[in-house]
Amino acid sequence: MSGTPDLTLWGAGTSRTVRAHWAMHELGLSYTIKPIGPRTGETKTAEYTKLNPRQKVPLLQDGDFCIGESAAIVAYLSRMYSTPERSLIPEAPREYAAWLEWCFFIVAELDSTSLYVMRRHRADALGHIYGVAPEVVAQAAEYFRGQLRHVEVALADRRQFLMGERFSSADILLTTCLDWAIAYGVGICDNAHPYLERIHQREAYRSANAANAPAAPVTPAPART
Ligand SMILES: N[C@@H](CCC(=O)N[C@@H](CS)C(=O)NCC(=O)O)C(=O)O
Repeated sequence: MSGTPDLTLWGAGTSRTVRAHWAMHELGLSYTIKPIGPRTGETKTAEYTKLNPRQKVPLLQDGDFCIGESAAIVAYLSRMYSTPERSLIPEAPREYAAWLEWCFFIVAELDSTSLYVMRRHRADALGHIYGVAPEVVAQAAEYFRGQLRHVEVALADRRQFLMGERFSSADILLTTCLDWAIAYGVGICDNAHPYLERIHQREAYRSANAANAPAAPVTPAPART
């Protein structure tokens, strides 16, 4: 590839947007941040809707190429910008398949079917839009804990990272779900605690979380009297 990539990342302040920031930081990429947030109206402007008809964040622009879905963005960045020193995707076919399995599992089972269901139906989250449903929230938390058995078993051999001894983008996805679960008061499995402590030490985790800070709300200028 020639030249410096022209990367712009739309979105900040959520568990999904931090994934894309984190991949950028792991790969040492420079990028422009457009820190728009959900439910601020910023995802619904004509300019943004043209880029992303789903009106969701995150969204990545790489030159004239646009890609949404946090896990797809992370996979794209990993594929395009990994180097022998900094690689976020395994190459060997079976390791690649196992990586894909982790990514789909985390997005489908831990995020969409569990944590996001909780987010939609908690009174302190999106319950005012999708309906407050304590029983649904409790069941989703229980389901999350059940699915975490897969993680507990994998980490039982004291491996450093989900795929073994090398950090991969599956660790980005898993960590954001574990952090999210902790924030919601859902217990995480035993082996995930030392794992998470290790990951939290990573420089890129910290700098990405700082980059993911939501933009300060725009306060209207005081009316002139
Ligand atoms: N599956 C998508 C979910 C993206 C998503 O739902 N984003 C929310 C914020 S976390 C959003 O942009 N909502 C738009 C809005 O409500 O304005 C992903 O992982 O990127």
